[in-house]
Amino acid sequence: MESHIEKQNRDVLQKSFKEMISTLPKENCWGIPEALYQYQGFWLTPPFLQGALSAQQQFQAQPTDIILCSSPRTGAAWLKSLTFATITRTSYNDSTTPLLSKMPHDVVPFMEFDHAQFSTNRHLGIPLLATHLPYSFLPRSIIDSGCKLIYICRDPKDTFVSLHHFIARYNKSQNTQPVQLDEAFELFYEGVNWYGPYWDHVLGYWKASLEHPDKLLFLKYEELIEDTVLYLKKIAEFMGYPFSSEEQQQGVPENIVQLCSFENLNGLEVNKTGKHRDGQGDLAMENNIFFRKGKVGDWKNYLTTEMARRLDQRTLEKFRDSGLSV
Ligand code: PAP
Repeated sequence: MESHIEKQNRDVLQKSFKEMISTLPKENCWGIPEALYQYQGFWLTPPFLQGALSAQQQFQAQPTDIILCSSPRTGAAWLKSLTFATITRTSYNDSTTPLLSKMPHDVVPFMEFDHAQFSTNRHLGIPLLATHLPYSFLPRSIIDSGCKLIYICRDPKDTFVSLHHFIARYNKSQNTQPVQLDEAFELFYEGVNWYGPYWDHVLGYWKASLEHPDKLLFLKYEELIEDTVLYLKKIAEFMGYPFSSEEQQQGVPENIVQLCSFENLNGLEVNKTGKHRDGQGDLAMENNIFFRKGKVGDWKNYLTTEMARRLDQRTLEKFRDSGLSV
């Protein structure tokens, strides 16, 4: 429970963050109520930027923590469900897992939101935590503690299409005018989107994964789709929760993959009718907004040849000499 003094200190800190944020370069775009502010090379909205700054000041990572990192719309919910189901596989079975009654974003706390506001609400038995923060924004204690990180990236074309749909559905729920696809495209291309530029986000984690392969597992959505069981086994091993040969014989990894499949999660009542961050104003969203198609290559249905060429070209330029391809 937070004491009166702690609350006062928190309020003072939040006020100073707000003042600092108000001096940053700002863009009103994507038809969302909150403007994007550019801080240390990345665009964030105030609640999440404030959360990032708070987390940098007060988040204390434990060496056993496992932080799931991603840019928006690259597969975080899926990664959360897979890792959560893996870690809790001996505590719950197929009919008792919280994934049946909570959407994946609600089973893993979000660092720059949940922890920034409530530094003590950690479920110590479940070491998972998620963030969209760029690598360079991570609280120092994450790096110093030596805890593990898992990053998931995705083809920028599918990431953009997913983001555009997500924001358009969010605009609809808020009765605000959605931006047209070509306008959104130019914003994404220039890096002006939540936690953008996308490529810089990916590169930060990619470079860190090359330096610390034992601490950072770098995944691609496309590879995870292609052979989910194989990658789930790698993820489990990396997290320190490997599947025993007996479990493998019993088909435990396959069961988890099935439980966390797009079709299964998308069909659950909680993900069709539930609400995320209910009662938290603009931050509240229908769970069903988070699930769309879960496919690779859906960009072909939305982008012109020229748009795809430009995004691919930008990806090539940005990733040149990094050894990374998507
Ligand atoms: P967020 O963290 O910004 O909420 P995130 O979960 O990272 O988004 O990614 C959302 C994408 O993953 C969506 O892609 P789409 O728009 O191209 O369909 C979403 O549908 C997809 N997704 C969600 N759950 C799963 C799943 N279980 N398997 C595969 N893809 C999934």
